[in-house]
Amino acid sequence: MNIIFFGPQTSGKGTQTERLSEKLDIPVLRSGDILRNKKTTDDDEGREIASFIDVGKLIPDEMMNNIIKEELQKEAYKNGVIFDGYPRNLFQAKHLEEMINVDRAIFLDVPDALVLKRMAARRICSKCRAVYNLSSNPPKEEGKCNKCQGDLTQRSDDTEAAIAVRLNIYHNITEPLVNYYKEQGKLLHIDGTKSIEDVHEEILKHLTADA
Ligand code: G5P
Ligand code: MG
Repeated sequence: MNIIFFGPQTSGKGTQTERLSEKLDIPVLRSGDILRNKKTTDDDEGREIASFIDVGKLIPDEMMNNIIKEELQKEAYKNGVIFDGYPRNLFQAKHLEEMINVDRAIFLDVPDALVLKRMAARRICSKCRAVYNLSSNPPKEEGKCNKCQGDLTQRSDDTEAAIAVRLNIYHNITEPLVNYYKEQGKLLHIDGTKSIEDVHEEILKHLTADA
């Protein structure tokens, strides 16, 4: 099964894809993490990626599409994949369809006011990239990852300036995917404002009904 997750920043794509992946035993392809890994390399590509991500802008489509095409060659994805963060616009959605069949597109719907609140409370493990929330999903030990004891940090693009750019891009460029997948009968519109567990259960309920 091939599943796409999309929605505004902090809508829970990272959190929910991780849970669903464990449940269904399907790997997650996380465009943001691939880019952040490349960004840490001190070469032209790494610097170019940083120049987009850190100010909240999207990576150019052609570059992104090539990265995904290469990633999808991996054996790990041959029986199915859960996408977190790709596609992010109609051009990328069409490019993806040339490579695989999308079974479901899960739209995590969260209002802008909640996005801003969640962003301020989000912490990421600097080693394994596990996601926490200081109020709704805090780590057991302050500042440390439950899984690997890595230090928890804030993302470089979780700044007020970058989030304004990111939300604007989301509404103008990514949101049209809602109608695109609705017209194809593939859209699952999920209320992303509930608790992490409730959202997970809601997604599972729909996917089980599909099967
Ligand atoms: P990313 O890395 O894809 P965004 O901006 O799309 O980044 P983000 O911020 O990673 O999305 P998320 O993954 O949707 O958000 O949210 P999350 O991290 O799981 O959860 C956020 C917080 O809310 C956490 O604190 C969590 O605990 C809490 N939470 C999560 N789920 C729930 C829930 O169900 N209930 C409750 N109550 N709380 C919850 O992209 C970064 C950059 O990479 C580039 C761009 O520059 C982009 O800005 N990029 C691309 N560029 C071009 N094309 C693409 N396809 C690109 N993909 C990435
Ligand atoms: Mg994420």
